[in-house]
Amino acid sequence: KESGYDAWLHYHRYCKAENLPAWCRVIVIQAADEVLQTAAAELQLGLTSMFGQQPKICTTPVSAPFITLGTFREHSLAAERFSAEEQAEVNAEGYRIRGIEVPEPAHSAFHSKADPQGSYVTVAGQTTKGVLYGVFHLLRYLQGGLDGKLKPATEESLQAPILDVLSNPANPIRMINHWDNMDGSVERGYAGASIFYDNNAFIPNMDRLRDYARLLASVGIQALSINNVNVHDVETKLITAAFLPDVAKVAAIFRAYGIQIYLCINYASPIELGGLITADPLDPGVAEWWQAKAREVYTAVPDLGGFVVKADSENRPGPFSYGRDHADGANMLADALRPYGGRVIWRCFVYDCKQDWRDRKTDRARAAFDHFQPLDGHFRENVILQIKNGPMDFQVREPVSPLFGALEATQVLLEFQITQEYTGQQRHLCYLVPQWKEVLDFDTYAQGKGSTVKRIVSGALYDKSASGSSRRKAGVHEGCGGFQEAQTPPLLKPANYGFAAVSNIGADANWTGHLLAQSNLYGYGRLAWDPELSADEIADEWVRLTFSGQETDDGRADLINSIKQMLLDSWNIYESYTAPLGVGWMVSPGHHYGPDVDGYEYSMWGTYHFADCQGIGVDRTIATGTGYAGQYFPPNADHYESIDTCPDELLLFFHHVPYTHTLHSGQTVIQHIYDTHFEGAERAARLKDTWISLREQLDETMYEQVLERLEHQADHAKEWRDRINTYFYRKSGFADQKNRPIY
Ligand code: GCW
Repeated sequence: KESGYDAWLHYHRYCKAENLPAWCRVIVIQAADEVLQTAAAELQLGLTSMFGQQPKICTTPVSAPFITLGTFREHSLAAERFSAEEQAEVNAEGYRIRGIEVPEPAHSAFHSKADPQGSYVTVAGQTTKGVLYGVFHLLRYLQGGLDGKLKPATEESLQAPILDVLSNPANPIRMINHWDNMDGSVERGYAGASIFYDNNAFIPNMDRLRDYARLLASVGIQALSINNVNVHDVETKLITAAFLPDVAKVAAIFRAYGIQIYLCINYASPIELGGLITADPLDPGVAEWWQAKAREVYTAVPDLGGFVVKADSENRPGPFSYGRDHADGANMLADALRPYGGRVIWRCFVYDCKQDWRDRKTDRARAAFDHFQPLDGHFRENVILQIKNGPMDFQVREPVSPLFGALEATQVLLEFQITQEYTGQQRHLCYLVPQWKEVLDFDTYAQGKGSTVKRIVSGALYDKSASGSSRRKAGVHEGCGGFQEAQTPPLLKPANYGFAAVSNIGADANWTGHLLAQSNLYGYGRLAWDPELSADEIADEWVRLTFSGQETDDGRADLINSIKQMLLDSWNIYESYTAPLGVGWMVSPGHHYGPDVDGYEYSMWGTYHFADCQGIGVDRTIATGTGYAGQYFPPNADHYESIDTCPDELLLFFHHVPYTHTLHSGQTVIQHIYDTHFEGAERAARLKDTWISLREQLDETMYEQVLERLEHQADHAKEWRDRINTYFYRKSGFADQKNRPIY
């Protein structure tokens, strides 16, 4: 296997076989379903590779010490380890881990007299999926001493584990979206070809899909859409007999890891596949066509998650063609999928992509809210609206979409973009977790203070997971308890809320092209599980797991801290040499890589900065602009509306200001542009220097891979600096106060 392929699951050997903790020698499981077998096999693999000795897997209790896996309901060893209250605290996909010393007289049944220092560890959940996530938690702990609540694993602590962990996912849906096409290309993919398809067919050897499933399950991902939301001709046929047998094979691979797959569908399928003359959602023939189609699809893949739909967006077909709205469109599909428990995930990325740049009234930022807020409460129970984090499109910096909080009676998924379309395309380093944290922690004030995005997208704010009628029971959803409603049984079907994100992986040997971009996939999964984790904690985990070596010595601490700091600084660095003060879109049209300040200025995509000789920015105020600021709840609306309170980093998103405008930082806009671009390019060069300083401690292939990207980044950052600075110097005529070279 090539360097980086095992990613954070490489389980470095760090303990001699004779020091193998006693409880790691035997794995006891209940009669296992597929997912539990996976859990046991993963544990066995991890332990073997860390300790150099393969533990046995048994289905009956042996003499202690051992480690046991199972559900409370089916596994007596799991049940007896936790009280009824402790069991009830675990939600459908959560887990408890407990390690104890066995006092000799009390547990003689499981205790061998020959082994007096007996101890055993239990990983238990309501479901075997929960157990699987618990196993990955335990492996993280053993590998790197992680997860905050646990003390670092040392050989001593391993001999007498006193572990006690409860973990529940905050979000019921934790999804990844693939923008893979069946010709093998990946829309906005920067890590090689598709791992699913080639040459308009599924890839014959699906081994790599299983390795991908492992990576995803290890960070708690449990939903995966496997084709591009732009559904072209061949992909339209994924829901036909031509491809359903392959879809079923893929589903089986992911099912073993607790992951449900979804398909993106073409809204015009009744026309394209069915020969109908319309796809009008209110036409009974169309509804019947979809009902029959759902029956066919679910016969092939009984546990398909459902359909993901991009409709009336960027030239895709949709209900607008028939004068219908998006509730009509989504509900018709939802009715077809309901008998099978399927969901319709309907994207809100709907805007006019044929705008006239001369039209200063139309504001793309308003579009999602304007289309969907009026439809709140009109959607079926198995419809979920998927909303991008910002109102435009995954720019380096955007405000949070005002649609979060504006939908009270509609289930939502938050959509992030892990693939770095606008953030350096995996050639520049950009650890996105800090950006995502800002989104999640943003207070919408939808229900007063504390109405953060993370509470909206987990379903906690509106308490929608409650089975009863009352939607706002206070205090039920604190912390990571997320979707478990106190009075309902834990196995109740969880609510339809959570996270989705566009994948950043491809067929490159290390999955993500830039090795350090693996941290974004890892970080996304960890945040979807627990949005309370900090960007720092997640970086720390990822670096330890990925770069863990033989011993913990001083050099290693330096390695960990240095790489972690590179990650934590990287978004800010990227922003500083690319996109000043909330301006977006200064990129080359089409592929979106590299600077082109006016690339989108006279286009039809609704993406303008309006720079002239006096100033720059988009007036989105209520008073004199497009009114977008008014889509937020107060006090956010007022903060953005006023130039005095609008935060610097979003100033040009909300206001058109002269270059001489003074920021809160005390600097003028033009000087800020010059300063950040000069400093940003220098900081990019220092990322490379830091990496070079770590050379001795790094695997050579990994070192070279990353160095090549960091060298490119340092050069390309200069190109950004000089293009942007020169553009604004020529536009504005203002010289740099520090007289640095501008061309
Ligand atoms: O950002 C844009 C991308 C498109 C993408 C679209 C979307 C899949 O440039 O490539 O299409 O967003 O999210 O639908």
